[in-house]
Amino acid sequence: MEFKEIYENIVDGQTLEVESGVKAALAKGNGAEDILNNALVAAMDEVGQRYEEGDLFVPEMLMAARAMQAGLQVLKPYLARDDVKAAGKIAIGTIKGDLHDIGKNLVAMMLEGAGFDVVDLGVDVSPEAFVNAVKEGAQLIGMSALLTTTMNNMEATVKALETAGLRNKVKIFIGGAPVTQDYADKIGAEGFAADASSATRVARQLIPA
Ligand code: B1M
Repeated sequence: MEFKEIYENIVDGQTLEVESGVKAALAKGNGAEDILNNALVAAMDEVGQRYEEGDLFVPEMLMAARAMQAGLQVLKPYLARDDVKAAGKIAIGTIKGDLHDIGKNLVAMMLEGAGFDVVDLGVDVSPEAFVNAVKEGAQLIGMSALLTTTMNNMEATVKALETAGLRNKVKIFIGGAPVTQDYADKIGAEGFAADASSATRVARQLIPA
């Protein structure tokens, strides 16, 4: 497999090797999205599977995540290359109780690349912090969740916006491995995206240029 070395170095948590491997793959003319999907994301899938099987544990998962983030940073300028400015401010964050940020960072990166003004609220973002982002001008809110146990906080955020009288001032889209279109419909979010590239498409639909 073309990206075998990068893939294995992510699984092994070898940050420096991942950085140099991604640089070398780009220098050889491989596309950034190809490297992203077939080396970085694929490796994290294996990490998740091995964690589930009890073959590796949280510290290894964390090291793999750091290695993947390092590769993502090298890819960032190649993914965020679209210089068409879209009129729109998006606040994005990982929901309260959830510390997973790789997918959220990827989505934020792609949205920036599509020309949106992206405010990254980080991880473990409370409903109140999303409410404040709307007060500060966000037209669209993006919530990410990786844990089934914390998904409810998406609904809590929708309710907090309603209570603050701001629900009609903002659109909401959600995503993350356990999140579905059905769940988005259930909590009244206007959009759902299964991955980072469809997130950009959904954002464009919700904030037309
Ligand atoms: Co966590 N973890 N983790 N973890 N972790 C999962 C999610 C898990 C599925 C692993 C497993 O059991 N197989 C499992 C959740 C089970 C569940 O809820 N059903 C799990 C668990 C249990 C936990 C802990 C509870 C473990 C523990 O401590 N006992 C703990 C929870 C901590 C917390 O959040 N409070 C925990 C901790 C961690 C680490 C800190 C070690 C690390 C995170 C490091 C980091 O993010 N900085 C970690 C990791 C790395 C994972 C896995 C292995 C990989 C996640 C990832 O980054 N994937 C994950 C297993 C897996 O997913 N295979 C797992 C790559 C990323 C590109 O994909 O995030 O899905 P993803 O994002 C995609 C889409 O989902 C979508 O686009 C992205 C790109 O295509 N997307 C959006 C995401 N957000 C979006 C938002 C949008 C639109 C699309 O719009 C706004």
